[in-house]
Amino acid sequence: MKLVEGVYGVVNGRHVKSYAVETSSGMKFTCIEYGCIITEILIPDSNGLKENVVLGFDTLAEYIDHSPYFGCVIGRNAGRIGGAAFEIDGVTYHLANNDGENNLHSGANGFHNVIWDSAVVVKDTEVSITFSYMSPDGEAGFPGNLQVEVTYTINENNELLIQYQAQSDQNTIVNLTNHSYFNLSGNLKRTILDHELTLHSDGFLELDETLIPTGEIISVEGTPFEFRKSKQIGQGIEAGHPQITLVGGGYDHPFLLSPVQNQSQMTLFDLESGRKLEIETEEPAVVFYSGNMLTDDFNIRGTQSQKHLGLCLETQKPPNMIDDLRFPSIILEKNQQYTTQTVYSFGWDEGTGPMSHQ
Ligand code: G6D
Repeated sequence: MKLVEGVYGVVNGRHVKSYAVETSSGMKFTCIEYGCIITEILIPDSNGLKENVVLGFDTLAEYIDHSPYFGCVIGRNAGRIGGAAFEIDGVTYHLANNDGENNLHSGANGFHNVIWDSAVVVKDTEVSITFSYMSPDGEAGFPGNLQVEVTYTINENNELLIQYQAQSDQNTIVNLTNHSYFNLSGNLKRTILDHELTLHSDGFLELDETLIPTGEIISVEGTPFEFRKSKQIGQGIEAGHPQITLVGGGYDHPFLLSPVQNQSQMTLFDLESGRKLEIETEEPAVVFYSGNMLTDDFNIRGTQSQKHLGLCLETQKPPNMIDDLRFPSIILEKNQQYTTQTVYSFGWDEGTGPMSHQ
């Protein structure tokens, strides 16, 4: 394992540290203290060519000016909260309505826009970077002083483990995730429409016209939301469905994850490059977002942004669920420990790429 620490940039006079970790088999992972953003993940293709598989920038200014949450930790709350308000113990709390009448991803004062403290531990076969932040009572409108820690561990199996821990001195809302946009083609050569996705979920949450779950669980059976067997993402979108049209021509839905034996809950595969990403999570749901709202008015390391240039698999509790007993609540009780982990395992087919067929 190799670690290089650096200074990525300066915000309000404060240096923002960067960490670059390399494994001996070819993965390179870079993250920064601003928003715990994962800025780059280099993965070999089947010919050994290392290319970037996440959407990210090389400067803080671009993240601040353009980023639709590229690579960052989302908190205190991932997703939308209807009416930008919620009630706990009879008290109503008001959040920023930064997405129509709703709150999205906790608003401008969410965790994606803060500079975290960091510490690193280097071992022979893994490197762990722990980001910590003390969110004061009332920040972004949420109650309670909340101590949060997010740890990225990269190991010699080319895995990224993300562990989240939090504790509050008052009942509050906590539903954390990472908002990386993946594109396994390598350096954004192609969109994600020909990526093959396997997602073990029997049902997804129907959204209303403001993208807030209606409470209805729709079976994936016989619909474009069926990913229990591997399917190209573009195939599903082309098939069409009112819920696909509703979110701008793609997916942006919470899928309820099903228990699986001896296989990953989610697998993303790009045949042309031979790259593969498997995801395992302790969370009960994942928001699969296929980059429907990516605009074309900025470029990403020289590539013009466009719809479907990346996809997100945001593991979390079902959004906006506070007192619906069918789902785990996003409420974190006073002095209760919030803890969860999601593991991303990167791989590539050795020597089966286009060149090797010649
Ligand atoms: C859109 O609805 C989507 C969100 O799910 C996503 O996180 C955001 O774009 C970046 O608002």
